[in-house]
Amino acid sequence: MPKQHDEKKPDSTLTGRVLVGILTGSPNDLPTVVKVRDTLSELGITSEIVVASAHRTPDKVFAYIERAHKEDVKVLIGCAGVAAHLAGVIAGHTRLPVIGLPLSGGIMSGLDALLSTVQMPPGVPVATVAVDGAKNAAMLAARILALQFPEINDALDIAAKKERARYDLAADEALAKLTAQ
Ligand code: C2R
Repeated sequence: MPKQHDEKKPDSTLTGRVLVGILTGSPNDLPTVVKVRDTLSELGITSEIVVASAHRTPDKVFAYIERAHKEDVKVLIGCAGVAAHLAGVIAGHTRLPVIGLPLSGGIMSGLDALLSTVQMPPGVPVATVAVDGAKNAAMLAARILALQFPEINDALDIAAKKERARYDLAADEALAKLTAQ
């Protein structure tokens, strides 16, 4: 029987299955891009990083998108600096949700990458996060996946509770310090 992609039943076999493909334009981007993978991994989401450029190696970008379709990857993230066309080119070649992560660097400190990534023509959306917003790129991918995978929804609940506790503690400590002065 052919595989049904629109089954309503949640998939509970996430271990090791790549759900997010992270493409980045240069090996020099990796120190920021690895934070996307690490945040996903903290939520129990397996991803893979591919260095491929819409400018320098378009064939590699297209080959990866084809493989991602075959392997049922669910979300793609395109990360690039300066003339950042990577996420937009990915979005033009897939119907998967595409997140754009503009990277800082160059003479405009990432503003060029932000605008190149976010200003897409109508009909070809790229959900663009802040410059160097690696954590939010991962969290947005997780929220998309949580629509299908209850385990990821649970992981996001736990992460939100931890974040709230961390924030409240930091606020209490800062106020206590102020009062003691
Ligand atoms: P190098 O550091 O390799 O010279 O790259 C990369 O993401 C990097 O931030 C400089 C910058 O060029 C970016 N790049 C793009 C694309 N490919 C590489 N913006 C693309 O396809 O959009």
